Amino acid sequence: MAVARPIRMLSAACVVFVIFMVFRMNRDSSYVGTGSGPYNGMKSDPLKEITGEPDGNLWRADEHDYSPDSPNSARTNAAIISLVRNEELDELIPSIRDLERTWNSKFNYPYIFFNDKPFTAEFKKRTQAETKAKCQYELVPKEHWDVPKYIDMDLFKESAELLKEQGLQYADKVSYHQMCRWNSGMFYKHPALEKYRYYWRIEPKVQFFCDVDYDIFRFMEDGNKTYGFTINLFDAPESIPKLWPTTQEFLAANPSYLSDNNMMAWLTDDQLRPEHTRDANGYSTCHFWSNFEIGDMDFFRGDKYSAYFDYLDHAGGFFYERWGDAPVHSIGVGLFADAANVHWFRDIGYRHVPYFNCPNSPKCSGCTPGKFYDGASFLAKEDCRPSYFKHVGTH
Ligand SMILES: Nc1nc2c(ncn2[C@@H]2O[C@H](COP(=O)(O)OP(=O)(O)O)[C@@H](O)[C@H]2O)c(=O)[nH]1
Ligand SMILES: [Mg+2]
Repeated sequence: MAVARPIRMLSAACVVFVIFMVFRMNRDSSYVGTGSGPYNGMKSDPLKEITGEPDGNLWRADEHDYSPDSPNSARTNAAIISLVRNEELDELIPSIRDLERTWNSKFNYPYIFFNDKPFTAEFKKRTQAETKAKCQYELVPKEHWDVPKYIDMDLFKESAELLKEQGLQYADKVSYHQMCRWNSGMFYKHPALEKYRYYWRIEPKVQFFCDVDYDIFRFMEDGNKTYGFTINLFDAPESIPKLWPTTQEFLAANPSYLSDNNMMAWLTDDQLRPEHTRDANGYSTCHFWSNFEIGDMDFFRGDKYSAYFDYLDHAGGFFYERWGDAPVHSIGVGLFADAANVHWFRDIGYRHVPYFNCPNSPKCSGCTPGKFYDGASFLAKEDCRPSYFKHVGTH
């Protein structure tokens, strides 16, 4: 039976409209975040749901002895650590104040400050004045900080110029490269940390927004957690072009190091930002932002991560490129740890400019639940959580 032409045209238009609507609905419901295209990773932002404390038996300050000087306190083997310069004192004080207000004034874990130069008397006096907990001030040993002898400084300068031309921040600042290397593979070798297992890293100019009423370190220990993070984001591929190829060489030589329950799918995702994965030669550049991290130093001191760091160190990329401690820790954790032992501290409201982790909870104030960035809208696409939730989960 012949159908009139206008009816045929109308039917075709309807079909096209229905396909368009289905596509839009899929797109809107399956993707919240960067707006860079359909990506079935994040159905809704978990930070917008009411966030409570994690499950399990939590240690609380009103049930145990957490007084600062008690020799039998309930504190476990842990410290708050910070590598910091004397000149950053004014910016560090509010970080300490926030952490004390929201958490540590209840638990009194000690602080250990590290510096490549001696801390001033003023630095010591003003930091200790912010807490009842013990503060310790440590010099980084020269052999941990100095540029290794096998690094060719002429090649460093040439490479730094090239990276600078590509607009990479801090590319020609040797101390920045030294800092990244120290944070990647040296901090846990410091004699002052030898007796400790867990650490919480803080930096100047960070903010904490939510009251946390349980012992975070006991939570790590009781749950056998290796690593905890708040912010999960993309890196600049131009800072790490050889990091993934070098990692692959290491893995090829040590295939048994790969954890059975690893995060390879997150590390190599090429859907969310394909051009990043291409430019970083196979690495998505997704990482845990290490200005906040809570970790188990036994993992970093262990054979696998130690051998990995040594391999990277000798490959020279901390200087000839600008490998950051955040991607290095994240790849190490993602490959050698059990993903079940990596924890997203969604309940810790946190900010390091320009990004946030801000949960929806009555315990929080001063940030907007679910807001990831502050500033220009292009920052939205730096959020790697959709990929993490898809490949690893929301734990
Ligand atoms: N003692 C010391 N600390 C440093 C040095 N460079 C960076 N840091 C610290 O390392 C951390 C990261 O540096 P930051 O400037 O915040 O880097 P960004 O967050 O990547 O912009 C901060 O805690 C700094 O205080 C350095 O040369 N000496
Ligand atoms: Mg910083």
